[in-house]
Amino acid sequence: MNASPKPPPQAPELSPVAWRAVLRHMATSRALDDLEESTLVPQRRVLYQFSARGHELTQVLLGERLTGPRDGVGAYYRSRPLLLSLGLDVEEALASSMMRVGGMSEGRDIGVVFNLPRKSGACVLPVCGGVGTQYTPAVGWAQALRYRTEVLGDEQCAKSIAVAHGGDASTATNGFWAALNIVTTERLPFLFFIEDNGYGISVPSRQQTPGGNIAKNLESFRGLRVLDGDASDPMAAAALIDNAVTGVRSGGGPALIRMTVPRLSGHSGQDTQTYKSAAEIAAERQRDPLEKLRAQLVPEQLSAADWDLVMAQGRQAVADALAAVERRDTPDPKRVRRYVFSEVAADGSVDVQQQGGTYGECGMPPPGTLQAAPQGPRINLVTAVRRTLEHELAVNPRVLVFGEDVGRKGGVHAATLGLQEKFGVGRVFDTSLSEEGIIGRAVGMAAAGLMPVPEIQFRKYADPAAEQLNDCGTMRWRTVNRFAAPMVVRIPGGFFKCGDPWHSQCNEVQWVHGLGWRVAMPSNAQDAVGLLRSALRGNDPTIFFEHRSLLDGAFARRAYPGDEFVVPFGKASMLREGTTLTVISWGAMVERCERAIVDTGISADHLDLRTLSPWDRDATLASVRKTRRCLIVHEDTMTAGFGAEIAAVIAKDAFFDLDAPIERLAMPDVPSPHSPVLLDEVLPSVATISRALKALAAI
Ligand SMILES: Cc1ncc(C[n+]2csc(CCOP(=O)(O)OP(=O)(O)O)c2C)c(N)n1
Repeated sequence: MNASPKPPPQAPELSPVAWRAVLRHMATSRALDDLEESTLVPQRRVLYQFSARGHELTQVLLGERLTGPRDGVGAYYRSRPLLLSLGLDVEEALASSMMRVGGMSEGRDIGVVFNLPRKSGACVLPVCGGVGTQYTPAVGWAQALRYRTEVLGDEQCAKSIAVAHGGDASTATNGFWAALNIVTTERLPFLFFIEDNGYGISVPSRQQTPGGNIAKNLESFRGLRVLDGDASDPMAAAALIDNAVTGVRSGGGPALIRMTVPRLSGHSGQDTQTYKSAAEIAAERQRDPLEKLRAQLVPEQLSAADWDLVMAQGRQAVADALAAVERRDTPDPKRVRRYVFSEVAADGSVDVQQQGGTYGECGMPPPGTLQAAPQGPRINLVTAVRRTLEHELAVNPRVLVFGEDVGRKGGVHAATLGLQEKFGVGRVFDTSLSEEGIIGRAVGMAAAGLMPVPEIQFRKYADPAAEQLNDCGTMRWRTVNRFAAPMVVRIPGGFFKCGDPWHSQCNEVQWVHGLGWRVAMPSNAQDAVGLLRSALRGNDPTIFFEHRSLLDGAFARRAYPGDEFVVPFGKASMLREGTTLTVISWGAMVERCERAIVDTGISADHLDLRTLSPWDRDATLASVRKTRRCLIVHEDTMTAGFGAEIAAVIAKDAFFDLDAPIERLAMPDVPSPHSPVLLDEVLPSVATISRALKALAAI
């Protein structure tokens, strides 16, 4: 054990009453696994089963210690005993596995990926299927605890901690290392709770970390207390777990505890464990913590009759739950499309998620105004972004801005210049170089009631965060509006004088395909202000794409439209009206299309979509029905670019209105080239757009 930071207080002994509670949850968990494994899986009434057999003791002991008013938990598919000890209702648990109404996801997700939204008491963030995904959101929760304590004066948060629960193989993931890096550099109140059952499916621990013991390997990691124990000795395990939690809660800094446990079933219902020898399986059975606990508790702390009674009560609770779940309906297929995004009723009221975002705790932010009140000289797009961030930081203490170099430097694009000086390092701060860490942390912060505004330095560098972005987008749908993580991810990208495959990628269509994300791609400073403000006051995660060539481009400059100006998502801007054809563009292509229309003198409608999710189908179809010809121009590559979606919609819904094939102009399917000579060859230019316009008008 590495005990370099201050030692925590000694663990108090558990009372017989507390042991009875521990046993009750263990009994319930074991009975649930028995039922699923022996009956529900063979009958195919549960389609995906992850047994926690062998993991119950350590998890329940942890749960008993998570008593902070705002404790936050990142969990995984084998965390059911932990959740039971935190208050997961047995009937809800079973309804989830059996895909019935209610449950955690109403049949949308596999049963064991639970969540527990909480106003008070330990909150469990929505579990994901990806191994290691729980770590950085839990880190975000820990950082939110600090933020809420120091910036919002929330006393409850000062007494609370964050915990991430994972298996031994999960310590090999990006998420684990990103989290470890952040909690130790930031010294956050965070506990890694690693249950080492010796395997990741069939791959042994020694292939996940050298020597097979992550605790040993992290002994010399700076700023981390490390504890290592075994579930075979329940009393010692209880003391060690208490020690770990108490240490973090009392300000001792982050800690990692590894508990060895036996995995007494296959990895999942389908796994027959042929990779383990019979002797190994038999030896694992000998280590069953339930039996070990009986040996230590009975008869000194609990009579044999009492033990049997609690075990029988567990089985009865599960039997009662099964009977109740069987009376529940299967989910309504008509509801499956709901809650991809925040839902607004006809009267304007929002169907607010139970946990996450600011609407629940703070109510709806001011709606703003659609009327621009231009003031002062024209400013460039990057100044427009900075000014909007500055205003929203000033009016909403839950907004916080972070990313690589956004603090002292003010961002590599200067979008956050001066904001740290003005609002302090608590609200505008640099992060370590880990996009998984930046976005995962934002997810946890959003879940904890903040409005994070992370910056990804360049579009391509969002790739390491792909998993967190994906899971963030689907969170509301997966949890049937129990959880959501609204945030605004600012991402500069696209060409700037030259190109290259790293800093100049657009690939905005990927975000549109990323379910649950709203996507803005403004072409000028005024729209940037309005769209960014809409996003910052919105209730959904948003990708805000800042095109590099527009940040200081002359075309994009506009007067600042005012501190309340908003642009709604899904409303295109009609830049000019004409009769011969319709041009549809967004981002940096808007300027080129404008110039081409002027150069050719062709009478055209020009729609700047401004947002791609949602996108303005109505305006698009209305214009095409009028002009009967359409050219779509985008910088992203051609195949399956967003233009393909627009073309498909027009082809279907305005087919009989068309006088010519729908035309698309886009980058060919090559990465962005560096040399301006090569870039000119592939980017739609004023010349190529003009040619396309003339050809289309001539049909
Ligand atoms: C990112 C990712 N890769 C692979 C998988 C498939 N998978 C599911 S569980 C698992 C093993 C995880 O083992 P460990 O973290 O030790 O937890 P345990 O199942 O032993 O409790 C694997 C490879 C996954 N779910 N996510």
